Amino acid sequence: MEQMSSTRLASGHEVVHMSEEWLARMGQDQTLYNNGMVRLLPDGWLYPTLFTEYAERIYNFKFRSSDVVVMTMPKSGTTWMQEVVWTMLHNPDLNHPLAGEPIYHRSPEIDLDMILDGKGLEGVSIDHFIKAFHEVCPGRKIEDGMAFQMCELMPDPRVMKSHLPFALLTPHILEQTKVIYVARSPKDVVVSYYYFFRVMKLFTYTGTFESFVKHFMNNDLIYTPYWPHVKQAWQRRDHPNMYFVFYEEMKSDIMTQLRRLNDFLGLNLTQKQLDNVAHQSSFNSMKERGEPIKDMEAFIPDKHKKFGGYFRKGIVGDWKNHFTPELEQEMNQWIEKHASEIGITFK
Ligand code: PPS
Repeated sequence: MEQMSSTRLASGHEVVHMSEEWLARMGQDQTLYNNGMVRLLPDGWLYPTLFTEYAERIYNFKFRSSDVVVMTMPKSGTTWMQEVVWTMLHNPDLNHPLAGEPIYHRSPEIDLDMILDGKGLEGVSIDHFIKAFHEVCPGRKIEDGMAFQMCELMPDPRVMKSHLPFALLTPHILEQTKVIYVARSPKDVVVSYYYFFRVMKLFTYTGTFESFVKHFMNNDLIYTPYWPHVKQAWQRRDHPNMYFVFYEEMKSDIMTQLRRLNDFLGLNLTQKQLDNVAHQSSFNSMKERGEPIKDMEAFIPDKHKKFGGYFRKGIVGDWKNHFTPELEQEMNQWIEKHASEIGITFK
């Protein structure tokens, strides 16, 4: 049973603390958080309890018209889009001195602080992250939230990442700023998420792929549920400050997307500059430059070597190598039900 608590967030969501029974069950095949986890009703978002300490500040965060927020469900192409947008805004001639810095230094994640409560991170050095924080936020305190304060103090134009859905950010976000939403087929998302859960010390997932898919469909993994997240973006796709794109569209023709983004961001980049962006953000080039986090202790070394980290395969359709026919059928039914309710068709 989940235990109700009286807390209500600024977004209107009710905070439900996950029960000891749930934590014990889920903790059998993954590492959880020191202060447990919460579910936010009515949507059902699942986060470490630490999220509740940041929720109000995040909800009231003041975006600027020059900002760009890259919003996604995890493993949907976030890092790729962050690199695309940061390069378009800051490095189209490939001469920016910070281009080699990890992505969290150039494009911070507004909700990242909540995961620092992970039991799997105990003893893991995050020195590079702390150094980046002090560079961007001199004089600020770590305990006030490193990623959040980096978002506040980044120089304009800011490129920020969010795995939070629209419902947990200010309802005025699209009046204040531009949002780019990347959606990816849930079957490829779950495969990518599974490997990420296996290679990161934060999660240290030891269960089977099948149980992982079930956890995903039951909304029992951090950042789920998948469907309301996509739905809230899909409903806003025609807003002039909203750019909705599928990972699969980026894969099939990146230059078309770069040209559209050039217009959306009002940049007037030349074809040569767009070619630079395409090169800098290509899978091979990003993988060659290394993981987008510099704190390599965050990975389990032998698993990282075997499966890769943030840059694993970068292809469409890897799910075909992972699903049994029965599991595929089950997930297809789940997808058909929800996708038809939302009116979305994956590419
Ligand atoms: S995270 O942790 O949620 O921010 O992860 P995210 O960046 O959203 O997703 C990681 C997956 O995106 C793939 N990726 C890319 N694909 C194509 N081109 C480029 N440049 C690129 N960069 C990252 C990455 O390989 C992960 O997908 P999988 O399927 O696991 O390979």
